[in-house]
Amino acid sequence: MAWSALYLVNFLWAMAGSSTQSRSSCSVPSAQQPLVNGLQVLMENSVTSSAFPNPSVLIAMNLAGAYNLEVQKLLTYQLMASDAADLTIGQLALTIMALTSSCRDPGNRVSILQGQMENWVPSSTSTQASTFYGPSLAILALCQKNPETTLPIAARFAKTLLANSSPFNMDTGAMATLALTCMYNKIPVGSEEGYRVLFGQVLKDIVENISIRIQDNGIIGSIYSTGLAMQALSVTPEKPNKEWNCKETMDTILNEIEQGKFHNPMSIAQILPSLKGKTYLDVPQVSCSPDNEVQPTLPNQPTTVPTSASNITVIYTINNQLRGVDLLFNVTINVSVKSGSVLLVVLEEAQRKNPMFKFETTMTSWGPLVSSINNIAENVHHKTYWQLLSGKTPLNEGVADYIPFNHEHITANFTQY
Ligand code: B12
Ligand SMILES: *[C@@H]1O[C@H](CO)[C@@H](O)[C@H](O)[C@H]1NC(C)=O
Ligand SMILES: *[C@@H]1O[C@H](CO)[C@@H](O)[C@H](O)[C@H]1NC(C)=O
Ligand SMILES: *[C@@H]1O[C@H](CO)[C@@H](O)[C@H](O)[C@H]1NC(C)=O
Ligand SMILES: *[C@@H]1O[C@H](CO)[C@@H](O)[C@H](O)[C@H]1NC(C)=O
Ligand SMILES: *[C@@H]1O[C@H](CO)[C@@H](O)[C@H](O)[C@H]1NC(C)=O
Repeated sequence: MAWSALYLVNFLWAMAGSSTQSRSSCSVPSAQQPLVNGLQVLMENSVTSSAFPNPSVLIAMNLAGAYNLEVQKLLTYQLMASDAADLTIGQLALTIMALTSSCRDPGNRVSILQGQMENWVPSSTSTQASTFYGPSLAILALCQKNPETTLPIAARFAKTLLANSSPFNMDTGAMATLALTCMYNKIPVGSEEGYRVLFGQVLKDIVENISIRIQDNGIIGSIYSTGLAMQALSVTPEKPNKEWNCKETMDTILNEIEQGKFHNPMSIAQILPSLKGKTYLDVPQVSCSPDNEVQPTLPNQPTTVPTSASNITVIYTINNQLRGVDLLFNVTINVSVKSGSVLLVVLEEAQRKNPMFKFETTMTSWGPLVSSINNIAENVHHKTYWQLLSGKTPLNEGVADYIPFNHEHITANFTQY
């Protein structure tokens, strides 16, 4: 009897896993629907034929139901044409899921990714958790395409996560939850009980780590990790000890959207599925019938406040205490920029005033990343990067999005992850 009960429970989980559980208590109120439509339009319109294709945008628009079919087609073709050899593990995984969400065959990309994950060597147990973000995407993509052959790879990945001792990272925890939930739901009947125990144990640990980081206002981690965390909490078979109030999270996020916090297309791509009650686990179920292009109801354009032409002063420090004994520096400059300028303008103004503040950026899915300052460049092998801080607090946006205030002290500190 106990046996059949266990079987029934497992069976029900398998069913629940095949689609996102209904969360009717946590959907966008109809009054705020135009706000969400506006966000989706903003994301879709960010796509241009010159920019490198962003698979996360295609996944989000397909999960939400695309408005702009031209953009959908363009992104799909660009991704079909991309060469797997130029992509990282995570980018390849996103490309596979994006093509799947457009009902295209990702071709040999799946076997290439599988080969890479079979050879994947997890570094030491103290490796920063965020380095598991790309591999989590890989397990998720492989699970959706080929769950049985992915089992041993996912088991190795899960054991590595369990053994890791570095501080918890919300985005990575959320992505690992999606990946291992997919695997958990697809363990073949009659296979070793060990897989279920292992995946269940890791999921329980991660979900507990997520739940203790739910703030009183519903934000999970930071506002930019909340979208992925919502996806994770809505699919996981392991429920957290502390109950999650999804409606509270939704209300706060909608409020942040109204404040204009989600204008970066990538930030929209990561929040939109949750606003539509979807998760990355729904990617294989997207229906691609060529339905009519529905025109969304958009919000009334908020009257943009004319920005005053006055200037502000930003105190800007560049600090390298890490690399090259004879190259260490810690210098500060005051720069004057137009009020409302993004941080990038401050860096450009500093560079113009003093050549020591010379910097370079690299284009990424999130926009320009500051890759080098005063000839000191980030390096993946050394795990070094330029961290941006306001006072002692790390910024939660990059240079093209963050708007400094008057007399703010911004530091770019060369450090390790
Ligand atoms: C890993 C990671 C990093 C690593 C990347 C290097 C590495 N090899 O691991 C490091 C530690 C360098 C990093 C740095 C920063 N990060 Co970061 N990062 C992530 C994380 C957890 C995963 C990214 C990833 O692997 N994606 C998967 C691959 C397949 O996609 P990809 O496009 O190829 O990934 C690249 C970009 O994401 C880029 N990148 C990573 N972070 C950032 C941040 C910005 C602003 C930009 C432009 C690019 C960028 O590096 C990735 C590897 O090359 C994401 C979480 C998320 N939800 O996306 C946060 C995330 C993207 N980072 C974020 C932030 C805020 C930063 C910093 C600004 C933090 C700071 N105070 O300094 C800095 C960038 C500063 C600068 N020099 O310009 C935010 C961005 C939010 C926003 N609205 O802009 C995120 C979403 C985390 C969060 N939830 O708040 N990050
Ligand atoms: C959960 O958080 C604790 C403390 O930060 C950490 O030791 C543990 O490894 C985390 N577990 C997972 C699976 O991330
Ligand atoms: C760098 O300079 C700042 C401001 O001048 C100072 O507060 C800080 O202690 C310095 N840090 C190091 C490591 O020298
Ligand atoms: C820079 O600004 C700060 C505060 O706004 C001020 O104390 C400092 O003297 C200024 N430094 C220079 C070099 O102008
Ligand atoms: C105001 O800021 C702009 C850059 O945004 C700069 O070019 C200009 O010199 C500043 N004006 C003054 C008076 O500092
Ligand atoms: C700047 O980076 C150095 C080297 O990693 C580190 O020791 C220091 O604590 C960092 N400073 C801040 C303010 O984070």
